[in-house]
Amino acid sequence: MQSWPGPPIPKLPGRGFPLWLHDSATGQVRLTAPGATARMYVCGITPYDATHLGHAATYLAFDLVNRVWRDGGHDVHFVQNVTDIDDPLLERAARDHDDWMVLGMRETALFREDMAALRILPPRDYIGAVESIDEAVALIVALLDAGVAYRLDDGSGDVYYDVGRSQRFGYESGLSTDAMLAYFAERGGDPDRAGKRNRLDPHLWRGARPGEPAWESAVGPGRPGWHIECTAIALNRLGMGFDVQGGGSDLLFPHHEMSAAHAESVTGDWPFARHYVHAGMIGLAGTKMSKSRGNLVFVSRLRGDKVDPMVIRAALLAGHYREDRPWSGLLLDEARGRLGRWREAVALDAGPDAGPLLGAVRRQLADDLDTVNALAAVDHWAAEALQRRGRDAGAPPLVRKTVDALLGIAL
Ligand code: 5CA
Ligand code: ZN
Repeated sequence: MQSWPGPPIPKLPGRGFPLWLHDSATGQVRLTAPGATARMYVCGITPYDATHLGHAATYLAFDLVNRVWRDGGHDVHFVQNVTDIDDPLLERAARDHDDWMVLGMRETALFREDMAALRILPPRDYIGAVESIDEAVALIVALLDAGVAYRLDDGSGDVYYDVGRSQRFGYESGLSTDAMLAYFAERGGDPDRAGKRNRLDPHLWRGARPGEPAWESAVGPGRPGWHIECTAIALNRLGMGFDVQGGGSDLLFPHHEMSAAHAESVTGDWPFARHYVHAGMIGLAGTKMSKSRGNLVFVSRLRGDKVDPMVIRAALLAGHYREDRPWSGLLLDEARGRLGRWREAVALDAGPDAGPLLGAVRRQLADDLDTVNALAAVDHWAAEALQRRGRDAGAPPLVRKTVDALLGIAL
């Protein structure tokens, strides 16, 4: 799939710090230790509706990971998928008498525009589920051959993954079986499907059903399950042991647990990813912002209302990425005021030495993306500059570059 155009990243003096990130599998903030090329997979959208502020907040968090690694001297191989075939897409298309493929293409195009407007660095590989069906099928065949997957014998053509044959099932989320079952039922699983070996077994392949799109394959006609798609796309581009598997906290279980288990069963290697990183949920009116609940604020809607995308970006970065947090229009007002002060300060002829600020922003972001304190450090510099403290003519341009390269905010 076509990605989106990325903004240039200004070069900063010196080098950033190694990045520490919270890892859901261990519950600890741990050092990331990428090689020359850092490898990151971030789960993409299911394009049946426009990008809302919850999606944007999650993609912004991983954009900071990308920027901090680059500032630390790494190249970054960033991969993202588009779930352009799945039940919610088919259901929405049926409801609206739309074509599922046209709906997916339209919403993906809008997503690209939103990402470019928010200055989110594009993935090197932006891959649709439909275009990677062959990759998923190859993994399903390997899982069947290894005896870790099985076909239901009810004539449906459905193939399931046997969680009981997985070596370390549950290590990533660390949840109890009851909690797993609850999330599984809530997030696309079918615990009560007759004929499964284990209630938590997720489907790998859904045999063709009348009225549903299906593809011919070595495992029969049908379409792949959600988890195996992400496994295939990540594994074939990044290999095992890549640095960060990312998404919102609603993907912790079953999606990321299953994707990792599939990959580990196919390769016999471990782990799928070295860090499993999850962003908190953005809420509105007391509940998680979600397409199924319909309590949404769309990025494109705000853009249509002429809200500066940099204000949206600053508003979302004003909270810590791991916190579940509510959205409100007040956040936009505060961000507007903040960016106004920053813009005024960097337009001055001189200001206080910006070297310490660059160090502070680097240090805060390297500490599990502490944007709250990183933004406060810029506030402090701007306040001093606006009081005409400091005579360093190089400071305003350096602050502009710092805020651009590390926070992705163009002033
Ligand atoms: N296509 C799958 C991933 S393979 C999917 O979850 N798509 S999605 O469109 O539902 O969500 C896209 C990304 O936004 C996921 O990482 C999801 O965890 C995140 N997300 C969804 N809702 C919110 C929210 N309210 N707050 C923060 N992140 C969210
Ligand atoms: Zn995914």
